[in-house]
Amino acid sequence: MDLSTVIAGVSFPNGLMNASGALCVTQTELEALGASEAGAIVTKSMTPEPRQGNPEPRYVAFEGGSINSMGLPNLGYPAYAKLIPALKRFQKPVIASLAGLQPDDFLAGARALNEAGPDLVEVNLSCPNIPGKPQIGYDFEASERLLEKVGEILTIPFGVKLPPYFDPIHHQKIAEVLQRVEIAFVTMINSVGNGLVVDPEREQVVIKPKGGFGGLGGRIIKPVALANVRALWNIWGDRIPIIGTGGVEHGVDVFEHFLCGASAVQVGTMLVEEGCGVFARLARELAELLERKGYASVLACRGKLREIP
Ligand code: IRO
Repeated sequence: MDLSTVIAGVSFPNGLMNASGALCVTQTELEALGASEAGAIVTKSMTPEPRQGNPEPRYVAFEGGSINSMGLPNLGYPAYAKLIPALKRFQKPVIASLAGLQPDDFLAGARALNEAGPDLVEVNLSCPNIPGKPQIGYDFEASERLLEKVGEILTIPFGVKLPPYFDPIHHQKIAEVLQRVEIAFVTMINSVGNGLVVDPEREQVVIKPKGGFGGLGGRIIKPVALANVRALWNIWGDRIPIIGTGGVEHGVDVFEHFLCGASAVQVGTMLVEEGCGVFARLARELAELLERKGYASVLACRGKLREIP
């Protein structure tokens, strides 16, 4: 079964990859993704300096998903800029996730990444877990200003990692911004920010940072993720590729993301829970499903979701 895809002119052996943040901080983790059946290697979102991140516990899986408040633990731009050229030996695209604590950070990161030469850059406008730093993607003007400046520096095609939106007017507004800055692709959604998971036995929150508030991922966010993918597909069609992220546990979840309009999917919670073997399993399950339904390739079902007349 042909599970290959193309994002912004870059060919992927298959459309399954890690979500930034999931098992992709260290050299060892990145190499394990390289050696796995993942169709790409996505780095952890990076900042100018190395960061330890927030205090633990900061990631907890629960029935239905996960909550995290990692707080951007990463090795810093210079370390990733050094690692990226060596990751090319795995013969699959390398996507660098670019973050920052202030706008100038993103520009410094863009310069460092031009030198390092990943295949694509994913600009993260949606980290929900830095105390005092709102998610940039919820401020449309700030997002546009930042992406314009990043675009003046980056010589590599770049996309954007968006937070979930919950109103059609917000989908319309972010789509207009992204068209104006000529974005090459969109990854959506980041975790559903500032959720709260409660342990009723201990009468306590389950993660330490921010009083227990953190980003939700996994099965419970799939309908939100699918809605966001579909909303942008309805606006753009196949003009700007979408990488669907949220709630991918089985091949059928990948299929649903593609039906809604995704050209690839990322896996977060399930990768953390299952390890890199998840990609081979998902590829097998997806191939079986597509075969049974008579599709010749995964891209053949992209956007084919039917509405009820
Ligand atoms: O806390 C994190 O490091 C984190 C980031 I940068 C993000 O974009 N999304 C998320 O759920 N966690």
